[in-house]
Amino acid sequence: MERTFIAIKPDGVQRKLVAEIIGRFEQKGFKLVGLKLMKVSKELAEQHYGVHKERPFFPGLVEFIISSPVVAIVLEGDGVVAAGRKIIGATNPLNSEPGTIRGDYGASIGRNLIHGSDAIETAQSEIAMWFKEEELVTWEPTMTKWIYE
Ligand code: IDP
Ligand code: MG
Repeated sequence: MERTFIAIKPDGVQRKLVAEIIGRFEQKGFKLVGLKLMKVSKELAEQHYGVHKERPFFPGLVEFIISSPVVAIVLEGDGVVAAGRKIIGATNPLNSEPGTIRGDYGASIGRNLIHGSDAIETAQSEIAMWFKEEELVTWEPTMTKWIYE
């Protein structure tokens, strides 16, 4: 089953949006398989955003991610990577559609509340970066038959 990695960034945690954000994925029907509140190390932040290391915003982004706790999440479900990105919305909240998390709660690109893996392969490497195998929980929600045909 497909999995994605989601992180509620420091602004989302500070703004008390954790329950709201997790709720959107739960209500959609995706299954939580990993969930933890953590202070992110500089090494992890730099690794996670490694593709952006030459960009001018990289140092500020890393400092921001390590500045305050983050909620790390793994979700499972058919098509969860692409659908998760749709629920999150466009990178710049000023361009994100209303109804998306960034569209509803964000007002600037540097404080866009949430991260979501952009492809299945990225998701696999990000999950391995952020979670130990034993932190991921295998379980069967009783609601599954009401969500999948
Ligand atoms: P994504 O989070 O929608 O996948 P990416 O382009 O991968 O967007 O950028 C990663 C993160 O870097 C963004 O979510 C945002 O926090 C930050 N970022 C991207 N572009 C800018 C920028 O131009 N200024 C400040 N921060 C940026
Ligand atoms: Mg990205």
